Amino acid sequence: MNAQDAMKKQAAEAALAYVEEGIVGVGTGSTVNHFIDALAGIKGRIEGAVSSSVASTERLKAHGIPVYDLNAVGELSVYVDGADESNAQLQLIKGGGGALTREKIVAAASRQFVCIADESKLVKVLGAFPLPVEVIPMARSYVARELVQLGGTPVWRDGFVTDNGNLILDVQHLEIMEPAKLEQTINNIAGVVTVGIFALRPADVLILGTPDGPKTLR
Ligand code: ABF
Repeated sequence: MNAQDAMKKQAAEAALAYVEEGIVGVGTGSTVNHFIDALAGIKGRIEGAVSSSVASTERLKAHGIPVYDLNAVGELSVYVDGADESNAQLQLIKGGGGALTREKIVAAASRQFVCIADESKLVKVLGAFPLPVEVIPMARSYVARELVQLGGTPVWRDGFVTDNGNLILDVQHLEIMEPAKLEQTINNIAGVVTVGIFALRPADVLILGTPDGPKTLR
C-alpha cells in the first residue's frame, strides 16, 4: 500500500465512529472501498446499507452486508463518501467516477454526510479538478454551449454512459468562487441532470488522512 492509499484507509477507518445502528449510506471510490472493508468488521451492529453504485453494492454484498433500495428505507442517519475536491467550507466536487446523480440523491436523503479523503483533496478554490456535469444525451451540445458562456471548457467524456443512460461533460478551467451559486446556475440549464458541485448540501464532516493521522474538519 502506498502512502496515499494508507491515508485514504486511515480516513475511512475514522469514519466508522459516525456509523449508527440501522442502515448506512455508502458512496463509491477507492477511499470508500476501504470504508466498506472496515464496515465489514462491525456488520453485526448495522442492519445494512444503501449504495450509490453497482461496484459498491457488489463489494458490500461480498462482505455479507445487505444492500437496500433507497425507496425501501426512510431517512439515513449517515452517508459516507469520497470526493474529488473539497474546500474548507466542505463544499465538494464529486463525480469523477460518473456516479454523481446517485451520490447527490443519497447525500440529500441522509441526516449527516461524512466525506473521507486523503489530504491532497483539500483545496483553496474548487475547480482545478474538471467539474463533471451529467446531461441528457440530446442536450449535450446545447449544455456545452451554455457552460462555455459560464467561462468553462466542457469536454465530452467520450464512450462513457452513466448508470442512468446519460452523458458526462467534464468542465475544465473553472475557478469556482461561489460554489452554491454556480451549482444553482448549472442546475437550471435545461438538459442538465446533475452537476458535481455539492455546495447547497455540503459535507457535514470531512475526515482527511494525513501523514500525522486523521484530521477532522466540520
Ligand atoms: C466518488 O468517488 C466520487 O464522487 C469521486 O469522484 C470519487 C472519489 O474517489 P477516490 O476515493 O477513489 O478518490 O466518491
